[in-house]
Amino acid sequence: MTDEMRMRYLSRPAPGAKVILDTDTYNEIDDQFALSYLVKLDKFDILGFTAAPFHNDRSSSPEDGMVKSYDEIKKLLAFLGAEYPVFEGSRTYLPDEKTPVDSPAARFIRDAALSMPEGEPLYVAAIGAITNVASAILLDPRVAEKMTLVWLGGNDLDWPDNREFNLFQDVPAARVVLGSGMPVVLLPCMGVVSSFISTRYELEHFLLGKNPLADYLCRNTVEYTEKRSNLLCWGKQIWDVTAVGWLADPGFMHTKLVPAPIPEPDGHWAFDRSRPLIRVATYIDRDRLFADLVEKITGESLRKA
Ligand SMILES: [Ca+2]
Repeated sequence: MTDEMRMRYLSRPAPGAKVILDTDTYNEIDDQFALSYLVKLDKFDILGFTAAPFHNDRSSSPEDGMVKSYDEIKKLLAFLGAEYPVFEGSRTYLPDEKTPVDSPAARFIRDAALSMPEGEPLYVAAIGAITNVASAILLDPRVAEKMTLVWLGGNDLDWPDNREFNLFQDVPAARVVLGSGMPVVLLPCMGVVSSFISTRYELEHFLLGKNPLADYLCRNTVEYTEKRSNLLCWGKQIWDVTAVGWLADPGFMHTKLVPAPIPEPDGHWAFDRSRPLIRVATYIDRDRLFADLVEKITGESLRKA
């Protein structure tokens, strides 16, 4: 890929650009916001949604997490009154850095990327372990030159460790993706996206009673976080919204171009200045992105008159 084409792929997507969202939707409360935001933006040609594996206290295995995410995508699309193709993803993480996990999701991403016209990227926003995208690359390495990946994964390059949930579930997949030469917009969790926070009182004020989707997003977040915090003043990261936020308007954040960092199995980033450039977020404009999120979900502006 030429430098000029790489910069174009790492720039603002045109309205009507083709987008796929790869999501471990049930793992927490934030994918639900991100999916809803993408649909309600009504700005892109959404080709479909792919379910990603996850394993935490809301699933019994990566496979169970993927299946629960598939069901959660369907539930959200029903709330949204929207119909899109939805694909089951990987039931395991990558066994190594050479072997794809074949799945309907990996094939869908591969086929969508390879069918793009020359010079026009497919945008894949990925907000979970990156197994499905890595598998698409391993199924056909040409995928790396046909898409832009917007991935919420890993921590800030200066954070003391890189044991972030999405990245660390499948380090081989992260190494495949970041080593493939693919243009990537990376949203680091701790230190960057961790500032994208809301609170019980803000969510209830702006979302409750507005529509069934807004009620669900609010109640789901409050219930989830009340169980996990012993403080009345909790703030909750709505992490995954930031990946869709970059697609919506790259001006919602600051970014820098750096050689693709290397995720090491020991839980740290390694660096090699000869690697192709990727775009890494360094700051999120919380207020502007949150205002746009609420406006799209409720139809009500948060701008002062
Ligand atoms: Ca997620």
